[in-house]
Amino acid sequence: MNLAILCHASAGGSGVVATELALALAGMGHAVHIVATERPFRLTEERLSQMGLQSNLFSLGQDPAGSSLARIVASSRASVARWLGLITKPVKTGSLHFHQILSADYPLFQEALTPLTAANSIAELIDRYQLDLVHAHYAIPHATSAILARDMGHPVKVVTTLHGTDVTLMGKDPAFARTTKHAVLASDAVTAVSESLARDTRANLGVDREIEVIYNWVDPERFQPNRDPGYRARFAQPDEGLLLHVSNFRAVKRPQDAIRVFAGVLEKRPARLLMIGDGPERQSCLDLAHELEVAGRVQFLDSTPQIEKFMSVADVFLLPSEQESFGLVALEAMSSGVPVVASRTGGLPELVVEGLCGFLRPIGDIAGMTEATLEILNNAYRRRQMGEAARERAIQSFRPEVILPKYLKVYERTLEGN
Ligand code: GMT
Repeated sequence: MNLAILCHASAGGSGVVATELALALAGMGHAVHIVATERPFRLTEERLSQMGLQSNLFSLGQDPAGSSLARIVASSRASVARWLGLITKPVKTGSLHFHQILSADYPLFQEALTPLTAANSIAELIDRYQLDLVHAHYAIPHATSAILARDMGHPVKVVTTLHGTDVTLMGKDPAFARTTKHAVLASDAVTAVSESLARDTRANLGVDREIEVIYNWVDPERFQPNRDPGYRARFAQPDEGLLLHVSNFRAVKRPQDAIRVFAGVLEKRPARLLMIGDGPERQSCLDLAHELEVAGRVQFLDSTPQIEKFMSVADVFLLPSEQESFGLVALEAMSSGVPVVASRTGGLPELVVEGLCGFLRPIGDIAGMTEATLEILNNAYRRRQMGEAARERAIQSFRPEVILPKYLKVYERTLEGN
């Protein structure tokens, strides 16, 4: 297959899913074109080499095809070794390209008009590489751009993956609702990352169409339990519980609740909290940590593509979100053998089995989440048991070999026109 994957570049689950999918597909022998406004944050040299891909970097502006809008930044040859288990037919060597969407810069317009330049870039890629399929991650603006490119007369199929707030928050906002609905209805195939999101999409947008549920996945070789015991000592003493929260610090994540839970835990036992990520609520979390007089025990770190190092040393992962269509970070924690304490919302109950690999409490139930966290921290045997069950669940139900073939089937069916 020749396909383009259109995604957000910023730190967030949808970009991670899109990037990992692109890497895997290239590894299986397909020609994959990632299209985004920046190089996606987890498309690092380290990740390329972990996946057996050698990157062959062109610098910006050196696009040999002389395109006006999409420029090749990286092109890589794939080694198929890792993904042979998933391949049924003989394959040729795959390739991975990254194309940057540029924004229009005309004095007349105050807006960047990126969805339009994205559509133009995709149309150009369809012509240049004879793409079979465009996989848009997020209904708006990406599916809208892909549909526009397709409707320019280029014979290409559009598969859209809904990730969450594109439907549950932004998408149902009256400012976007009709555009989101059109993106969902006009795509050739639609997938959602949980049953909960598929239901919300039908209810919020009033659409009645097939939406295939394909959960997020995790690489259990990358996200492993504590591989480096000395590393934990950088953040906590052996007798201190180490709590972790990772997000993009949007209000929908309720990161302040992680601080409140931590303050409750500290009343009962020694502990430390790592808050990793950047976003609009970060300063308010810092302020709250000072207000609750726990700031000395909370460490704020910038978002990092190598999150597995931190996951592997935590004792409990906190995800107190208002909405969470799936919770990829929670899955990464589970694969790392870390129990999850989270809100009972969205797709989280489809991932975290209550009492087995963590605890789910109502949104905003600080006392309940504090108690659940203490129950894990205060019982080393229970913590180990829950961590093992969490990892087992991640491996059994969410490893690449289970999830990726589902995307391949959607592609096959869509290309066959069914
Ligand atoms: O959670 C975020 O704010 C990031 C967001 C994104 O769009 O990148 O994540 C969404 O997609 C992930 C991958 O499918 C899901 O695992 C997250 O649960 C989902 N976030 C929300 O629904 C809030």
